Formats: sequence, C-alpha cells, structure tokens
Amino acid sequence: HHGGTDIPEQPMAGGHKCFPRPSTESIFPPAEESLIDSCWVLSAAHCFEDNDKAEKLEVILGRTFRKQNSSSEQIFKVEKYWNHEKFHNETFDNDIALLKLKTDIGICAVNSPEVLPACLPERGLVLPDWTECEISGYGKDFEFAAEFSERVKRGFVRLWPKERCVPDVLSQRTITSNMLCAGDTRGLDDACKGDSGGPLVCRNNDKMTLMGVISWGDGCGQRDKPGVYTRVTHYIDWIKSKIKANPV
Ligand code: 4AZ
Repeated sequence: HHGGTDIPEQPMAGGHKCFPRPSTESIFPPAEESLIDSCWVLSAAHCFEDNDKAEKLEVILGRTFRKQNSSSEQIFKVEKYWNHEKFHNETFDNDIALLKLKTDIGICAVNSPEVLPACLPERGLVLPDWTECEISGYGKDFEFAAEFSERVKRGFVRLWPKERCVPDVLSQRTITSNMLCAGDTRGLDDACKGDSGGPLVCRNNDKMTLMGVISWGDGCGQRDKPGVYTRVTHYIDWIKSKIKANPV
C-alpha cells in the first residue's frame, strides 16, 4: 500500500468473530486473495489469465513476509478457479474470481490467530457512507516503486458516497454499479499495484465483513482519488451457487 503500516506478527486484540487480522496473502506471481471458507478464496478476475492453469497456482495463508516461510502459514494447491463470466477486461466490471483449494480430507484452511476467513456480507448490505474499513496486501508502497512490499501491510480507508464515485474523480474511466470507491480522507492510505484481489473488510455487527475486492485505481494515494473495489454484495448468489455446485 501507499501509506499504511506493517501488520504485527501477533494477532490484534478484539472481540470480533472472524478475521482478527487481515488474512490476505499472496499467490505468486502477485495476486492477493481472501479466505471466505475453509476451502474457498475470493480474488479479482483481472489477476488471472483465462488460460491460467489451476495447477500453476498456489495460495499461501498466514504468512507475514512475502518471501519468508512462517510456522503459521498454510499452503494450498488450487483445484479449480472461476473468473466471473462477465468480467470486462477494459472497464474491469465484474472483477471477481473464486478459487477452490485442493484437499483430500474435506477441510483446507484451519482457523488460527493468523488464518481466519472473512465473513461474506448479506446480499443487500449497504454500509453508511464514510464507514472506516481496512485493506491489506503486499502491494507497492507507492505507484512507481520497483518492488512489491516485503511485508504485508494494512491501511484504513472510508467508503465513499456513490455520488462521488464517478468518472470525474477517476480520470474519466467507467465506473459501474458493481464497483465501490473507498479512500483515505487523510490522503494517506490506499491500495496500490499488487494489492488487487485482496480484501476491503468493514466491521458489521462486530464481524469483519468482506465488502470489496481491491480492483483498480488511478495511481496510488492521491488525495481525492479513491481506490476502486468490486462490490462483493452483488456477487453473493454467484459465490454461493459455485460453492454449492462444487462440494469440497
Ligand atoms: C493495481 O494496479 C491497483 N489506488 C490497485 C488499486 C489501486 C491502484 C492500483 C488503487 O492493482
């Protein structure tokens, strides 16, 4: 991220049920993703080529340093993944992908302080404008940084009102109803290159709820330019139908 701070190796305090710390982790080459169930991970469609073979993908959960093994990590092969059928490569409309982790024993990720699924929102959930949410990832510290971050970072951004999430504030690029904007009113934290696929989580009824998938933006950390996120509430039926049709 632009701005943001290192995530401590120890879990954060707090009483919420899911996701005491962001469990976005990195597949390599860099794509980020969020665990939503023991064997299911959500990411962004633009992170995957249509002909990417699932066998080439690996999902690493519970790691803090991008290139350093950790005793808390859980690594999985990917059995199959789905890019949204209506993903639009020019506008990034429907920028969402679902990955199914591979297992022989019917469970994949095991909950731990470092690895916990994010909660999915209900289909109609709309949080108030300016709700503070959290993003995380190994993305670049600034737009033209040479390297991705070595350590996972997190940042805080607020949900922007729909009326302000318009082409005028994002170099005239198309914004669809399947996108949401979030940005730091202090002009500090933002997602950046390499963070996409990762989570935008917001507290709802004390549960860290996956409201967005990091998708795109116009540069990083520019004041008055929000980041753009896939609006997860529009995909609840899509996600649930895939999970139902593909039992672990
Ligand atoms: C990216 O390229 C990217 N500032 C993601 C988010 C933002 C910019 C770039 C938002 O993955």
